Amino acid sequence: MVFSGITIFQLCTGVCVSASLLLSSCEEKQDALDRIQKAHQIAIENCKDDSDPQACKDRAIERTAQAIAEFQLSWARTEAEDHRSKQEFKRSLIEKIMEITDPVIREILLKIVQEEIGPQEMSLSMLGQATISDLAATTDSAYLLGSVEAMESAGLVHGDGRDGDLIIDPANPGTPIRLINKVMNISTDVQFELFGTIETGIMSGQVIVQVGEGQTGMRQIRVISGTLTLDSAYSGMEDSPINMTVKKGGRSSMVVAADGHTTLRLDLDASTHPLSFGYDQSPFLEIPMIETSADTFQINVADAPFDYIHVWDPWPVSDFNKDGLYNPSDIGDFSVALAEQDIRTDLNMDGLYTSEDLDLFLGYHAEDLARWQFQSSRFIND
Ligand SMILES: [Ca+2]
Ligand SMILES: [Ca+2]
Repeated sequence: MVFSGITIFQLCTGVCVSASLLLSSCEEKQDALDRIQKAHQIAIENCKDDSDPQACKDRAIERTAQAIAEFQLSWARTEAEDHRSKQEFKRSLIEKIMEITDPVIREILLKIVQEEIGPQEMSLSMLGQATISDLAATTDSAYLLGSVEAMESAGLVHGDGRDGDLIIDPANPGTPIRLINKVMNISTDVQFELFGTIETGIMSGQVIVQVGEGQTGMRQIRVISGTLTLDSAYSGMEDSPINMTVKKGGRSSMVVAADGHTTLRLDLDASTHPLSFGYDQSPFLEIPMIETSADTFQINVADAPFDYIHVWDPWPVSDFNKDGLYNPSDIGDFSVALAEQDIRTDLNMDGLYTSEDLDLFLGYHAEDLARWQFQSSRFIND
């Protein structure tokens, strides 16, 4: 099945909202359409492992086209009304989306519209603590007699158990430092404003880390594995908590400065939620903390812009070779895949593999490259 004329790529022209509102709403509409496209890219990515990738792709295109059509219709109906504020417009838009009969499309669009609130309109507070302590003694035979993988996920072993256990201290290269597995318990109240309503939740979990034996003060801590749960009553998630797992071999890290200022970066997999189709499955959280005493960290972010707790929402297709880097290799690999008619490369969903798809890719890639460079070079915990 081939769809043509999907309007997701059309830029807004003219005024997008009822005349009583002058607006950036045009951009917001485009942002929502971009989110639908991101969800589509994830769906197509998952299709490459399907037994019938082409049929899977066709189904994804059909669902995306339906989501776009329903969104455009809901937007147009809302536009036809008179609204005094952007908040009122959004509430009305959500009411229209709630009337959509297909539950999957409805939930996707609800999530997309709610996430579409940008950093400028959303502030966030966090108040909590992270404490590093020794791992509890494990007597559970499921782990002790389990596979290396099971033991690893319980934080009992790591790597190959040899070279990875030691690092060299630059200040004292003759004496290697032994790395010890420990557990970091994180618990923080989270509060954010959405549609003028204060939403609250608790983000908590355990992260397995490796620390240098006897080290305090300025140091780096390896982040090995772990799980965080955002237990939020946020209505768009149907009261279902979001579970986030630290990616093995991802970009997670923890750096403690001499003054105790600490950056915890977590490269997470959040794909297990039933509505994960509708949101970023790979959030990258940066949580600022301060070490107040050895291995005890305070998380105290008061009314900061949402971007402070940074969730990067890249185009799934941009890092085409999935190595966590955004560089010319992705463009080269995308070009090769496009020539081979790889289903992931038909970005405008017209069933053809042409320079139009390459142009779209170059745009997505450039956007994420800029964001990636910004993120890599920034971060001060103050
Ligand atoms: Ca890459
Ligand atoms: Ca195409």
